[in-house]
Amino acid sequence: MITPETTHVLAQRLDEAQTTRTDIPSLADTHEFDIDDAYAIQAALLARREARGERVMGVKLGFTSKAKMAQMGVSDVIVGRLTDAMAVTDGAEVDLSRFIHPKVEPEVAYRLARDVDLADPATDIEACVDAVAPALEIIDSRYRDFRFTYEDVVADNTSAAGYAVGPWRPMTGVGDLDVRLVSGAEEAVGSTSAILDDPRNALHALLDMCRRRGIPLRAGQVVLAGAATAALPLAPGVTTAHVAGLGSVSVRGVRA
Ligand code: OOG
Ligand code: MG
Repeated sequence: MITPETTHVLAQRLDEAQTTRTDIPSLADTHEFDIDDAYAIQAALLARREARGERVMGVKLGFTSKAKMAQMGVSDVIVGRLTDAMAVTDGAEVDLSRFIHPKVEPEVAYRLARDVDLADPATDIEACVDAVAPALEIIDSRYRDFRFTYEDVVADNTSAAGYAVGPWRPMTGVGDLDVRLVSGAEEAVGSTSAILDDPRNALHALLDMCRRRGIPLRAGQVVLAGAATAALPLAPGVTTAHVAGLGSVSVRGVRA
């Protein structure tokens, strides 16, 4: 356990890394902290963003796919927060100089139609979702070379840095759809089944995590279910994720 003071010091370190676009070494190099501490640091980081006027728009899951777990060398689902400062409109420009070393992932997004009652053991989270869409997530670890421990990445709000959501369609099963991500000259292909065998399982994992971590889930919020392929570097120019049967979503990387 770290003290509340250390929690704030470490949150400030991560926050400054993001606002100044300067990577930092793993917090685990200098501090011993556990997963509860890591979520406390994430909460303190979010409080700093909210104090600057940012609003929470939703939540994201990480490490819901074996490809991601293998790429990052970790092995349990993690949850982070999305804010309005991270939102990118489908098809719009995104300034690459906002980031340290951005990567991009093809994902599935769900939309919550009502508040999720975390206290009720009978809560049916799938029944709280009214729409699904293809999505892109931009991750930008504040740690040098994306080298972090499981606790580090949770503290760093699970590398969350940006997201774009394609056209919403009414909630439907998306258990095994082909996924293609194109960013610059690189391409990654996979299936939505890479997301815990079926992205709907990500909703159940999310409910469990939010109960354990006291993270509220509110009507109107977006849920990113996690990457369907390994991440690619976010290249200048158009980056697109295609999800068969769901549609596509793109962003245009520029250097302002
Ligand atoms: C952590 C974020 C992982 C996902 O979809 O699995 C994630 C990272 O890889 O830096 O967002
Ligand atoms: Mg992701």
